[in-house]
Amino acid sequence: GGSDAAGGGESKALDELVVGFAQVGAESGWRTANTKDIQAAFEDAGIELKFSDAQQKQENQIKAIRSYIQQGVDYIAFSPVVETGWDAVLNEAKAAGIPVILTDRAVDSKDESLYVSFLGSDFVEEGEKAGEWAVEEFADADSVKIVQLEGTTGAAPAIDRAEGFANVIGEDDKFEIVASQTGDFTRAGGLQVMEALLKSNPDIDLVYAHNDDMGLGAIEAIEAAGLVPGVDIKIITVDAVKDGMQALADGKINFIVECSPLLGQQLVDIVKTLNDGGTVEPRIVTEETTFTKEQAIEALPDRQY
Ligand code: GYE
Repeated sequence: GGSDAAGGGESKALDELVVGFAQVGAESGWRTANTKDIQAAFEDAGIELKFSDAQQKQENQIKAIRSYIQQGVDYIAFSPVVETGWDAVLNEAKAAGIPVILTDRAVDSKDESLYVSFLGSDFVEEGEKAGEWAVEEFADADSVKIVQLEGTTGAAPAIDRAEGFANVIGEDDKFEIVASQTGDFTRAGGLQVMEALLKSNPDIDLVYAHNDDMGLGAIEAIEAAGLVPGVDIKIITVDAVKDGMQALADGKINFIVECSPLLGQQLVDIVKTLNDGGTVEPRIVTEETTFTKEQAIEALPDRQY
């Protein structure tokens, strides 16, 4: 039965291990890179990975997790679409003795026994880095009108990136978020929201997009409105995927906070450690940097994603 996985059992040969991974979707360049990296890492390790794509819907993800429990996989890893509503299914995994690893996004459950570890970025810190750039960039301005393009409503990176940014710009009331709407982390979403917002807000100084893709959508809308992105309207994004970095190098985005999607190797290491009967840290934070235009030009040739 599943009792091996609950600890105390003998470690399995790697080619006997089965891991079920419930992915968010394929909403962004970040997500595509994350999926590729995780699949490649498990393939290299010789560990079977069952993979499912929830198309950004929590109900699909819950179904996928239930099916992994039913199949009796050894470990379940997933990147929760939203923060809330996981206790029931995570309790089912616990009852089945299947350890759960959160990758990339957090859940807001108070019961930390429901997962072994959360591997991913510090999204609040990412938001703060975005805010710090804005404070410096607009040091001499009297008023700064900001549009915020939020990620998926209820998702950890959307909640935390908004919070971190607000923490920093909130210290000076010349900063005003005139509109804040979700673009669901997609390019189409960023385009649509920005198109509408440009009509009702003619004098936007800064767009803060919670990911590159929405920023790239906003660029299209800004250009269509006859304005110059990066000049007439400054743009900050998060992720630093290739398309974002190219736009930064081209001067259309002004600043990018990095969020690394390369979590595959660390996830494999966690699985191996647990399989060997070891313990892992409950929180593993990804190391990240930020990019200006000059830094993007320099980093682009070696960029992996
Ligand atoms: O920033 C965004 C993606 O959860 C960190 O999800 C991830 C975010 C990433 O769609 O591009």
